[in-house]
Amino acid sequence: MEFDLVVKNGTVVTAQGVYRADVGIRGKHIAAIGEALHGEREIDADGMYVTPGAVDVHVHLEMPIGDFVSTDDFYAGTRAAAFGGTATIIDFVEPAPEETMLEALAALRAKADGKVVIDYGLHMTIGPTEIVKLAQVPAAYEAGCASFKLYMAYGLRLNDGELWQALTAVHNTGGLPVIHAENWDVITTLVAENVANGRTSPHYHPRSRPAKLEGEAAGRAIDIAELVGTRLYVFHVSCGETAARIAAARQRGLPIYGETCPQYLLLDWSLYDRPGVLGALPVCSPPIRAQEEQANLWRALGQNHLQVVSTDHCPFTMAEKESRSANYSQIPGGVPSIEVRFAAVYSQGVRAGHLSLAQWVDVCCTTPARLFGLQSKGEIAIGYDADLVIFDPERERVITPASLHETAGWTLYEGMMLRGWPVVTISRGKVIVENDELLVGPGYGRFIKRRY
Ligand code: DUC
Ligand code: ZN
Ligand code: ZN
Repeated sequence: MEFDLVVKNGTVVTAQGVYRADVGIRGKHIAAIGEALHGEREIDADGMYVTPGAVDVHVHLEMPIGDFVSTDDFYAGTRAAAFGGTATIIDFVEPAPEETMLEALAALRAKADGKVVIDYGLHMTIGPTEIVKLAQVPAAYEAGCASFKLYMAYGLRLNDGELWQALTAVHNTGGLPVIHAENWDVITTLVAENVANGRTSPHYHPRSRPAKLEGEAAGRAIDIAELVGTRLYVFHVSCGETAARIAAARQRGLPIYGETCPQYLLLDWSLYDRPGVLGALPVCSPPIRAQEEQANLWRALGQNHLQVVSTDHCPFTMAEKESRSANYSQIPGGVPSIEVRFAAVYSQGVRAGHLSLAQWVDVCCTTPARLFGLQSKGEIAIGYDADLVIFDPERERVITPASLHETAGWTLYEGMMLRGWPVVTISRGKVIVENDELLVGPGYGRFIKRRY
């Protein structure tokens, strides 16, 4: 037989276009795209879309934050991702002050390598204790961490001078800086004022972190990046204010990019007014915004002002959220969507007319792979890794915690009906999800050394 596996009769969706074809796989790679291909195994995808395996460039699995560790470990999180059609994720290395970047990378890989069921990469974090380690940036890059995470908020935040230093070091190495942009000084002042005046319910969480403070910080980071002459990728854009800063920079020809996430596209801040722990669950930063921001973000994606939809998947259990819910500023921040992202962007984005099919694949698969140096991922083309999704555009799914493989036990999308769902996920030529079953064990996934 010419091919090991052929996905037959499907409608191939790529970032460039949509056409009917068979996809022939030999070993781990896509070997042919054409008509009447035959292989040892053939899967009939008539009536289905065939897309690249989706790529989620922003997840936090078993990540320690304060007293807690995010709920999905590298097994559960990648398993949920695989069921949702995601074939590659990128997580984070956060070196401890006494660790080198390479030691921290080795420690993270020791935790993840034996657990992942899909391929994964890692961003290297440059916090304030890494400023003295900037000479290690080239070694981290060579080890496969081609992107570097910088914070303007939390304990890991850099001041503007440190930001300059970090951006310069990453740029000189050829890496991509990625940034959490929020104006921390004003936010902490607003939080302190609220708490001092008894305004401690989650209702005040988004009101302590206004969209303008995200836009201001992103604009400042973009301006510093422009002076350094570097590319910059802005994480979790939650509002039109930030998207406009990115669009204006791109208009000036600058290599600035931005992502948004399902929680900002599909949800609104009325969730913070739900009673009891329900109001605490959506606490994440940047916060979920007023409803009108959803249209701003869909428009920004449609116009290529934003280029990617990732998840920032970082859930905590209901008990953990509840334990700190007396004061919204103490609630561990983060929400899940690693499993629903690809289907949600199709259902609420393509079906609702915000994005074309090609744009859906572009923002969920192709552009994230290209921007993050995943050179063999995100495309259906000869020689690329045979990471494919067979996606049933008519399969309806009402989202409930029990319908998902995420382990938080809750989802903000509960009750939402999505039309369109992945039915088969293929990773490097192997069918890893079929008939609602995971067909590979922990450790099937590989660490990917990324580079540009
Ligand atoms: N924001 C969150 O809410 N959680 C994880 C990290 C982040 O930036
Ligand atoms: Zn962040
Ligand atoms: Zn994050």
